[in-house]
Amino acid sequence: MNSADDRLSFETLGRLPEDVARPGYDPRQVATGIVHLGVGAFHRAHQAVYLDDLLATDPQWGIVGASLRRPDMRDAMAPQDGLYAVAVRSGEGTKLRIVASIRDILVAPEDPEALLSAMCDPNVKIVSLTVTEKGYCHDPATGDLNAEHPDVKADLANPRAPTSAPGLLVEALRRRRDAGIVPFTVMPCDNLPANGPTVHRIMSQYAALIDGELARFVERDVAVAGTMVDRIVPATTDADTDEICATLGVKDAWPVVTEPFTQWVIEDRFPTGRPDFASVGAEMVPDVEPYERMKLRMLNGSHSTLAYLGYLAGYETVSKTMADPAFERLVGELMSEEVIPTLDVAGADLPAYRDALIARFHNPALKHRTWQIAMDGSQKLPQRLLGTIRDRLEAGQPIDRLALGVAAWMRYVTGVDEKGATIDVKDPLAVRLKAIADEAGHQPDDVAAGYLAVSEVFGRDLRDNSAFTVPVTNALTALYARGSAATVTALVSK
Ligand code: CS2
Repeated sequence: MNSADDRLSFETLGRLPEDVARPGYDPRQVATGIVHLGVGAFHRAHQAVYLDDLLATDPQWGIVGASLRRPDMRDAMAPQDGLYAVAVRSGEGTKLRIVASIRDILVAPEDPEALLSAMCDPNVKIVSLTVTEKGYCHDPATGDLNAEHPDVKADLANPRAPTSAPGLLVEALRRRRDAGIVPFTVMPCDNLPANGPTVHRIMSQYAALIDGELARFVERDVAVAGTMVDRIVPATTDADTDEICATLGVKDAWPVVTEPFTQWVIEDRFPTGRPDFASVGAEMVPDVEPYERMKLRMLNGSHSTLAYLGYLAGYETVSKTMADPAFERLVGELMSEEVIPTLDVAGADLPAYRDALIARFHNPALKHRTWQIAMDGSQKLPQRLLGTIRDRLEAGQPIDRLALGVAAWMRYVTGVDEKGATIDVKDPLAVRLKAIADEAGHQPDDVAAGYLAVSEVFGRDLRDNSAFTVPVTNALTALYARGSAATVTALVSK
């Protein structure tokens, strides 16, 4: 019998309830082929699950994960042999599986050398990343490295002991080059536009600030495989953990909760070898960009719009926001009328994709907080909403719903909600964004003008284009005057 104090581990694995799926391989026999930077919930519910399937037939692709900041994930996983539960939830119930593909977790700030030496292991063929948009230390409007970023400045002052993602990648690649070890392939798995070329450029630009030869090496000899990743993974709550532990009969300190849907499209660019990703359901393509664009504009653009408007209207989760017919209609129309016409993805049925997204957003078993998705909007807006807006403006098309999404972000980052309460805005620019609203005295026209001048988000073109600034300012004025719910209702009943 298990007791609730027993920990999930190799030893207790055999005692779990029968309907909990277990690894189809012996995790002790797995070799490391991948180092992954940023072992958060998303990685654990997405790439690590594909690799867990793959290890059953090819045990050389185990993952060593790294946390670039905090030790909490390592502290949770080390006492349980790196095992954790993935709970797949839908209206039909929950399915549990135990994942064992992450064989070790390193904590970069505790021992940067250990991470760099793992990245230099000749058996490691891939370094993948989920470090969130802001982890790439770039300017979101242009996609270029932000050489003024404090982490970049610190790494440039001490390039042999880096802490940022670009710094770690370039230093590990330099060491491999100097030791005559072929470079690993870099595989970004974050929601950046054209994440392959963007991350390649950021790395080359960083290297160029160290030396020209290194930059040329990164540019010419290092492969970056872009990916489109998709699975909704809300932050795990204490209630989730309690429920999952009760079903397992043992303690898992940090399980993950996700939806049934999962998709991974990978650019086939791995000159020094890769696992057979396709054998476990990933799609290998020559160019991932059309898929990324589709996903960023349709899914993430809708998500951010729902997050800001939903939060302002007092809805805690995406599914609660979607349960309001006006919001559901808005997001359907946003995709049909304003996003789909900007997309051209060979073989994709975009209306079917839209309908599937609407169903996924409704999933009542996922408590995906609007506040969570609202985070880091300054880093997300360009690829989620502004790219679509630029394409439509160029074609002379209206942008009413997209403009409302942008205005809702503005209203949100003022830091004060519709009832006058403080919003806990999480964003690298949060302090500056709040100051802009305060200085503008929360007058909609001035607030909009202040935000439109934030060039890291809007570039310089949009600020000067009245086809953009007028609808955004009008939408912000409406949000201030009537609130989110009434503004959404008015827009969809036009
Ligand atoms: C979300 C994404 O938090 C967010 O910003 O929009 O994490 C989203 O859930 C994933 O991209 C889905 O694949």
